[in-house]
Amino acid sequence: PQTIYLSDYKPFGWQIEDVHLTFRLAPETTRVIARIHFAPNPGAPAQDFFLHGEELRLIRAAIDGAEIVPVVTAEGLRCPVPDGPFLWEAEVEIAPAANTALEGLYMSKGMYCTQCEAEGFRKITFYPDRPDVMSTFTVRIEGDLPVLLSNGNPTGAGDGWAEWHDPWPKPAYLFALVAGDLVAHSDSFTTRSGRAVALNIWVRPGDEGKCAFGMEALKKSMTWDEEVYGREYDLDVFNIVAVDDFNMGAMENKGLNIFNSSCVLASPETSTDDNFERIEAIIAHEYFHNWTGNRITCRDWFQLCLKEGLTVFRDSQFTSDMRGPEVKRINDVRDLRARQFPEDQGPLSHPVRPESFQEINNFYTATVYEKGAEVIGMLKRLVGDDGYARALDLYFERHDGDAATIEDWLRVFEDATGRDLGQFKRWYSQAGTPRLSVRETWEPRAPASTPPSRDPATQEAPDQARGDGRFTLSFTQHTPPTPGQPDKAPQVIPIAVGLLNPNGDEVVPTTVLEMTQASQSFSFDGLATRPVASILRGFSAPVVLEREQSREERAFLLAHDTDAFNRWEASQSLARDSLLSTITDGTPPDAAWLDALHKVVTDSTLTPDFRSSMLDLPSQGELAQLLHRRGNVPDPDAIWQASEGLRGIMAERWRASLPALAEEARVDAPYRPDAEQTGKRALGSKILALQSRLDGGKAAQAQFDAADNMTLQLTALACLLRAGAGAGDAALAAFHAQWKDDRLVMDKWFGLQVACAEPDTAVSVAAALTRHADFDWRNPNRFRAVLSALAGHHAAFHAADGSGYDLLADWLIRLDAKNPQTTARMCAAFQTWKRYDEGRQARARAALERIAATPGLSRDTNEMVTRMLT
Ligand code: B3K
Ligand code: ZN
Repeated sequence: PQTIYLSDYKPFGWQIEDVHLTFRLAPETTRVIARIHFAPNPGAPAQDFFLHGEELRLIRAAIDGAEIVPVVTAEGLRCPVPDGPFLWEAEVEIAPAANTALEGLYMSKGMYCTQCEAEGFRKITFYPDRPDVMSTFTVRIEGDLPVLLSNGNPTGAGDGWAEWHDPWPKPAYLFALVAGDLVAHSDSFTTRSGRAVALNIWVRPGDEGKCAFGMEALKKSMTWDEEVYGREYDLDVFNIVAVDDFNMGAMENKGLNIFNSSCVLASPETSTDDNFERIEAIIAHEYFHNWTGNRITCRDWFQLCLKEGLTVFRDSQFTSDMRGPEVKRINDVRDLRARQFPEDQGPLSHPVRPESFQEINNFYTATVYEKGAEVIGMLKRLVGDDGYARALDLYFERHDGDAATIEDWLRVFEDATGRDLGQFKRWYSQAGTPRLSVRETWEPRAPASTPPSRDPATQEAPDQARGDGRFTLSFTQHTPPTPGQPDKAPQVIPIAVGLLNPNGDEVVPTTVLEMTQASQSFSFDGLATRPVASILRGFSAPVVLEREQSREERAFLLAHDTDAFNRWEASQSLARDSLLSTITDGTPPDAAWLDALHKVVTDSTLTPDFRSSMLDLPSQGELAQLLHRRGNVPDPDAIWQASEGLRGIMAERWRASLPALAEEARVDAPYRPDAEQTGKRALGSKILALQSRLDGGKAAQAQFDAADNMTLQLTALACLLRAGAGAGDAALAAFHAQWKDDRLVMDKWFGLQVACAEPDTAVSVAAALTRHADFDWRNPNRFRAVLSALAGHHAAFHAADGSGYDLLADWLIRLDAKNPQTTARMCAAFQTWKRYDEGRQARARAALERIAATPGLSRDTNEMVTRMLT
C-alpha cells in the first residue's frame, strides 16, 4: 500500500469554476452526469491531468463536447487535456444498494445518502477529490422519492426531481445528497443581520417525536456562534438528516448535515441524560464546522486538526456555557485519559498533525480531535482571552474561503499577539504525552528579589503575602519516544498554579507559568508560611503530572482547593494510589481518603453534578496504564477485584448516608435534560449503584418499576444486572418487551448486558448476543453495541484465555469485507496489547496476526494492524 507524505504536497494543476451534477437514482444503477469547468491553476507545477475515481463504471466522457477515451485504473482516470480552460463531461454508473462500506452514495433502509469525507466523493464521480480544490455546486436529483436534498439552497422542484445550488465554494468532501421517504420537524431562525433561515430535521416517519431537543440545540448553537465568535449562518436553509446506518457520529456537509440517528434523535423515554448532552454537543459541533471547516477548510488531510481540534474546542466551550465549566472540564479530561492517552502512549501514537498515512480515515483519532482541542486551549491560556479573540477574528478575516494550514493558523496568533510560536508548534509535530515532574522547595527566610506587590491605596503588602518565605517549584519535562520519533525537544507547557495557605485561603491565585525548557524553576516570594501548591489547575496542559505529594496534602486539596478540577484530581490521585496498593500488595482502601471524599459527597453546598463527578473512580484501563508506566505488568483480574472491592467498601462504609443522598438526588419535577436535573440523576445513579451492593437490587428494582424516563430505567437495569444471581433477568425481559421495536434503545439493551457482566461470563454473553436474531452486524451501531462494549470491558476483553481477543478478531475479520472503516477504527481496541503478560501478549498477537493474514484485507485495517504489530 502507498504511503502519502505531508512533505509531498503539491497544488492541483487546475481550478474548478463550477460543478453541475445530475443524479438519476436507482438502487443498482444510479447514473451520475457531471459537467465541470476546469481552468489551469497558475500557481501549480506542471502535471498530468488525473481525476480520482473508484468503483465507477464509465459510460461516456467528453472534453469540450468531443468524446474521449481516458485511461481508467482502480484509482482514477488520466487523459490529455487542452492547455486552456475546458468543459469536462462524464457519465458514470454506480450501485448504491451494493455499497456496504457506507462511503460515497449508499442506501440505508430504502433511503439514499452520502458520506464523502474524507475520500468518498471519488466513489460518486471522477473528480480531483482533495480538499484544496473548491467549487460551487449545482445539483439536480431525479428519483421517485418524496424528499430529495442536496447542499445549499433549493432552486426548483417538481414531480420526481429537485434542484439545489450551493453558492459557497467547497471541496468535494462536503458534498451531500439525501433522497427518501422522510418527514421534517421544522422551525426557523433569523440571523443577527436579518437572514431568515428555514431549519429542518428530516427523519423516517415515526421518529418525528424525537426531534424537538435537537432543534433547540441547533438554535442555541446558532445564537452562541453569533454571540461568542461573531459567526452567522450563510444560507437560506439548514437541513439535518437522521440515518440509521452511519460509520461515525455525524457529518458537517454544507447546509445538509447528516447524522447517525443515535446522535440526533432524542426523547425522555428513550434517551439518557448522557445521550441528551452528547446530542447537544454533536449538533453544535457540526453546526460550528460551517465556519471552522467549511468556510475555512483544510489544504490537505494532514491539516485535519485545523478544523477538528478547533471545532472540538468550540463545542467544549459551548457545552461549558450551557451546562457549567467545572464538570465539563472534568469529563473532557476523563475522556482524554481514557481514549487519547493510550493512543499517545502506544503503537498508534502520532502527532496532532500527522506526517504520513496510508488511509486517512484511520487518523480521525482522539489525538487529532481531543488533543488537537487541548492544544488550542493551551494557546488560549498563553495569549489570554483577548489575544485569542483577536487571533480568531483575524483568522476568519484572512482565511475565509481558503483551504488553510496549521502554519496559517499559528501565524494569525503571531500577528494578532506579537508572540513567537515557533516552539509552541512542536505540539503539532511531536507525538507522545509529556511527563512533567515537579519538586518543591521552601526557604522560610529568603528576602524577596522583587518586593511583594502592594496595595496602591494603603501601600501595604496584601495580608497573606506578608513574610519573607520563598516557595520554588522546579519542573522537569520529558516525552518518551514514539514510533518514528526517538528524540523529543522540550515543549511550551502552560502550567496553571495556585497557592493555598494552611487554613485553605488562596495566597497566590491562579497564575500561568510558562515552561519552555527541559528543566525550569519558578519562585514565589514574600510568603509567610509554606503554602500548599495546586498545580496544573484546570488541567492546563495534556501531560502526565508526576508529583510526589503526601496523602495529607492531597486530602487538604481535596477539601480546600478553589480549583474544581484539582479538587477532583486530588481525589483521583488518592484513589489511584489506594487502588494500586490494593492491586500490588492487597492493602485495604485508604480510609482517610474515603472519609475526606465522603465529606465532599455529602456537602450539600456543592452541586450534585460535581459531587457525582467526585464519585468517579479511575477506570480499569487507566489503572492498567498507570501500572505499566510504573514498570509493572497489569493483571486485569486483580484490577477488577480491587475496583469492585473498593466499591463494596464504599457502600459499607457510607451505608448510613446513602438513603439521605438518594433522597437529595431525587427529582420531583417533570423530566428535563438540563444541567440541574442531569446532575441530580447522575448523583442518584452512583448512589443507587452503591445501595445495590447492600440490598441485592431492591432499590434498583423499585426504580426500574417506577421509571418514566430512560436515564432512571437504564441505570436501574445496570444495577440489577451487576447484582448478578439473576437479579436482572425479569427487568431485562421487561425492557426487551417494552423496547423491541426501538432500534436505538435496543442498542442499549445489547450493550448493557456485556458491560454489566462479570469478567468470566462477559465474553460468552457477547458471543450469545451476536447470535441473537436482532444482531444486525452490518449496522455499525448494533455491531458496536456488542463488540465495543466487549472491548471496553477491561477484564473480559483481556481474559487470560484470549477468548475476548478471539471473539473481537472473528467479528472484525467478518466486518472488514463489508465495512473497512468501522473495522479499522475498532481494531484500536488492541492497541494496549504489549502492556500485558506474556500469555496475553501471545494471544493478542495471534489474534492480530490472524486479522493481518485475512485474504483481501482492506487497506484501512491492514494499516492499523501493521502499526500495532510493529
Ligand atoms: N468530519 C466528520 C468526520 C468524518 C470522518 C470520516 N471518516 C465529523 C466531524 O468531525 O464533525
Ligand atoms: Zn468535526
